[in-house]
Amino acid sequence: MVKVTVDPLTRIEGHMKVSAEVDSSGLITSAQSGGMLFRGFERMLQGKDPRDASMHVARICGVCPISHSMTATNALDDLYGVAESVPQNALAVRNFIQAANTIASHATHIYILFGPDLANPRYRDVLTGSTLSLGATGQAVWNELLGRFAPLSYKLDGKAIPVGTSYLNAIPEKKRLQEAIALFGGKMPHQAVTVAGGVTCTPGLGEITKSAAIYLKVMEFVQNYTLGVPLDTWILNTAQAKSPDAAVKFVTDHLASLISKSSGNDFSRENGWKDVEFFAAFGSELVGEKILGLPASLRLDKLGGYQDPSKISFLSYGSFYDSTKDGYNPESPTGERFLTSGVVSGNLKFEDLDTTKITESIQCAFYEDDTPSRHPYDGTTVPVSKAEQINLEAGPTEKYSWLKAPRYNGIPAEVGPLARMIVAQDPLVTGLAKAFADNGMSPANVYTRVLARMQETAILAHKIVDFLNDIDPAKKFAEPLDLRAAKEGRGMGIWEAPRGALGHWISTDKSGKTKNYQAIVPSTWNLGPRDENGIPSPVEQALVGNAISGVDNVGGADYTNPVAILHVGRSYDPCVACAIHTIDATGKNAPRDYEL
Ligand code: NFE
Repeated sequence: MVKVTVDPLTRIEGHMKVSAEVDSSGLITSAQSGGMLFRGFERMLQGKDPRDASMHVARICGVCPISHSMTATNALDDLYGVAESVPQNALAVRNFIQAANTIASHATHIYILFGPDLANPRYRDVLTGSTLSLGATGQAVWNELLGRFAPLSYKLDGKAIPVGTSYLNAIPEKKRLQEAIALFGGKMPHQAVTVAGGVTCTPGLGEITKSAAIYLKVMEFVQNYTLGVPLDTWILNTAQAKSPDAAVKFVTDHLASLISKSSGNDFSRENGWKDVEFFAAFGSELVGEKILGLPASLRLDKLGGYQDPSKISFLSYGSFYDSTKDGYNPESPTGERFLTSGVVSGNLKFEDLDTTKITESIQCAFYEDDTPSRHPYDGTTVPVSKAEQINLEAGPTEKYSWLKAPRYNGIPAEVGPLARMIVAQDPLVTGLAKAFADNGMSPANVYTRVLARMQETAILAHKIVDFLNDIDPAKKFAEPLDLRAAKEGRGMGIWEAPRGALGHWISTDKSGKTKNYQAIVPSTWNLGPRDENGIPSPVEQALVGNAISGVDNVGGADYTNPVAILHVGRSYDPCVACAIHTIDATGKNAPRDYEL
């Protein structure tokens, strides 16, 4: 057995450690995911005016600050009992800034964080080496991978590689989207307009027109780089297809027609192979292997799957209010939001969301409590009291992470774009997931996670125009609050951040100050440690069974370049800054024998 540790896992947000035990055939047999960052938010809010929460929590993370302030705002809407009367206009503004942030965040992941994984020298060795005899096709695929995804600092054999065109050109689009958010939010990151009862901005035609102009520029990028068919056509035939089979057929037919005019090896953008098409073709059984003729060892759908469907589910709290009318239900019942809430089992069975089934376990996390697991309304965040209890090398039955372990009905849940698309039954993604499941494979894997993120980006790029249209400067944007409603009260905010289900739970004391605040964030769901029943988190399960150096360890396992850990870890788009909230243990609230 060899132990391979990646610490820190780079091109993610925050400080994450992944260790894997690898057997003599180069397969991962067990994995541990640890959040190694210690910071404080939840207890920071105790004793404060609840209305401060939405401003404070935005600072949890600079990547998804909209989602944190939005989720806190949802919790405050619930706490003050005003969710049902939030004006339609405010819901549309909230939807718009969230959609823009999610598109920008997904673009960051696809192009800046995950994309460069495909320029790993491992692919060069396999595609252009002699072992698999890929010849000109292998060389052409490798050239495209580098030409699109090589990051600025990429060096190969001491030689600087030109920056990938997709990588480089995605950056200004991110900036543009941030500008659109700032038009409504005052600034970005950490917009300052979502408050209980509505929003504080009153955008006029000027802001709406400027946002529309920014949108058109972003769409130029989409058509030039990412998608080979008009966005409307793509959505009509995938997200709005009559059935999952029809959506998958549209994509495979489209790729087959590209292949037939590629005379073997022309995978260029000019020939119609935009990034979505290129990624969809590369590394999948459905396309890469069956149509393009690439070897099975290159398949990304073989990496990052779950082996036991009874130990995993897919969870979404539902996102984007119906902004054509006033008010929303803070419980997010099935079908109310544009991307619906729900829970889908590892065997792809849907059930309605029931938030009373959510718990967080501290069994393997550096916290103490008299019970290992609690619902977030009763959650505690008390770091262990002795420095020696923080053993960063601890094994899987001990405490080994600053992340807690969220569970739904006792089962770990994957959250994020793939879970959202499966729960919302997007025809293309559910069609692919079902095809994998029907072939005895996991519906979730590196391939479906990244493709779902691309598909959700297309869906939101299409939908965001409706949110903009729903804003009517002539109507009101907020409802007044009755502050008395917050005494000895409680509120729940459930929402979807780019990386998945985000929940905030607040309760107040009899003076109306915040008594308890708990945030369970997407990366905690995906990347937490084991729970009191020893069940590993989604990423810990998804690493098991993979060839450590990816591509089936062709040419032998390479422990110095553990592609499987990099690909699988990054496929969740981790953000450890979001995932850990505890306190600066100065001794004020709970004496500790260590200082931070
Ligand atoms: Ni820091 Fe976040 C998102 C949230 S991740 S990026 O998306 O909430 O866990």
